[in-house]
Amino acid sequence: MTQTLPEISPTGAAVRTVDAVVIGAGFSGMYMLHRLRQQGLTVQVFELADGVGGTWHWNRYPGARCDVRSMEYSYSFDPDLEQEWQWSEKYPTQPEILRYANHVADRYDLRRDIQFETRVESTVWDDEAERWTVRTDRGEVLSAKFVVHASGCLSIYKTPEIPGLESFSGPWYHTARWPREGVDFSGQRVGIIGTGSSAIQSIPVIAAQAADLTVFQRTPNFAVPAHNHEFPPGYQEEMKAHYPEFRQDARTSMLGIPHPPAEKGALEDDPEARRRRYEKAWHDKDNTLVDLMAAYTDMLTDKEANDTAAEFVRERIREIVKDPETAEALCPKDYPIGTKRICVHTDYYETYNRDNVHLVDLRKTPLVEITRDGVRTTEQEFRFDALVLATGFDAQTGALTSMDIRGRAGLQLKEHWDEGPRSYLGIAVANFPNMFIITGPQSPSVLSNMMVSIEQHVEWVSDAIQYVQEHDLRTIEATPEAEESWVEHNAEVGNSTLFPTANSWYMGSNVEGKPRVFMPYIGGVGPYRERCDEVAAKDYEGFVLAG
Ligand code: N01
Repeated sequence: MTQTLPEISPTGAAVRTVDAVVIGAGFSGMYMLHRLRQQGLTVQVFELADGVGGTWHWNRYPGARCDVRSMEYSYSFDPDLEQEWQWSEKYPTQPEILRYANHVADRYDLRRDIQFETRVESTVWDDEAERWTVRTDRGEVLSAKFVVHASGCLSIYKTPEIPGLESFSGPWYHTARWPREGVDFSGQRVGIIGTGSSAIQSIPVIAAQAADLTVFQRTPNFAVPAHNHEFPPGYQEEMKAHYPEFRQDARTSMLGIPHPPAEKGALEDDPEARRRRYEKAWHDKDNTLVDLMAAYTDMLTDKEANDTAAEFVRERIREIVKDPETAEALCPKDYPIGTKRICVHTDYYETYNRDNVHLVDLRKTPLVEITRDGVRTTEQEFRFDALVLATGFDAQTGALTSMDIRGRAGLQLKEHWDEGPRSYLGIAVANFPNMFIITGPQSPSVLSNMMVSIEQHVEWVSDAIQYVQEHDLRTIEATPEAEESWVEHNAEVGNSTLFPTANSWYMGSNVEGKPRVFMPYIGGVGPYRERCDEVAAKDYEGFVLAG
């Protein structure tokens, strides 16, 4: 379709016309760019960072690794790429993943269409022109037929909701914005706030370097041992010989990680048999973070079944941590295991046996403020040379609601999502035509191997765009009815599990004022893919296509 556009925007900036704007150059944005270019579209990617990699560009904290095995946490779209890239160990480090992201960017010559160090400030639908107007913080204005949000599920980091951070006289570091050159904590007294995945990975590494480390814990987490190791000779070659079948199993699995389906409920096994299963999930050097929860069919639906695994992990914590009071404080007791993201650790619990590591249980003595010299709880002031904030993210919706996104008649996405995200398939939103979200809320996203979900979304979205182009259509847009029924389906599936009983970032409970809604889709990666494929096969059922 051709259209007449003013060459100068109302602000005086020259308007550039492209077929598609993609926001974000992490694994989603990079693959989106590659696909759309292959389809002959002109594409502009904007990225806030000065390099590709998204989450792996920013999260450079000590000990940062993926909790999905390297050979699964990689693209499968090009057999040559997956055969030529060599991973070195079970769980890849952040530098290794970032090297891989850069390799992909070079291999497919992606950088020429990525503009770095640029924040997209707004994307506004022009009802008359039927195009998106995209504005950046550099004053650029683009007119695009399609906008794809590939801005990540965990990209807007949060600091603790207590006063005083600006008054701290030493340096502070957020795990999600770690300095590129690293930080040397040698000889320092360090305080860390938070005990989620980022903290659980960084605490053992910081503890080994700092003179003294104090961990401020509000909620303990369940963590399973990583058993990370370098690949034995021949392992990688063997995996690569079977990559196509392995990848296919991942695509049709529940979590994007192949796993034999559980056959019975936890309470159907006798205690000894159950223990053997849990022991295997705990000790097996090739274990994954899903093994424990995937041992039985009802782990995430039946509290009593769930309790058996939760107690198994608490027993391990009590076994490892020598000081009984510390061990007890580290034992999660007030939410079912798996309803907050399970962490994967290397020496996390063991670290509390070091003389230079101290745990402060904020349930007993809450944080009051950050002071010039350190941190004050209701009990005492702790003095530090440096502070680490591992306090998480405004997950899933944060990157989208913090941008000015306006659809038909100026409707703001933030307003539309006032009571929680609303989407069709987690991909599209009613009244926001020609706009797609990669791994958005209400898709499996954070409950899956992200690479599997990213590839599925990117391929589905680029196919939808191709359909629009080939049929000479102007717009594709989710209907309000399709959106409503997907929102209801999400809630129904979510509410049939134990997930809503936990205060987790899945529920938005970690951000003050955020609606408490279970955001990811828990119906499973395989079934979700089938539903998406069915929608496409029925000429995009639930969408209005206007020609
Ligand atoms: O963040 P989190 P994260 N006072 O939200 C605490 C992925 N990831 O960066 O639970 C005191 O989990 C907060 O306490 P509480 C993975 O999906 C993956 O660690 O709210 N404490 C919590 O302990 C993960 O789930 C990998 O009570 C405060 C912590 O800060 C997700 O990213 C590695 C506080 C935040 O934990 C997020 O992980 C890292 C306050 N005011 C991350 N505010 C791997 O692949 C917050 N907290 C391995």
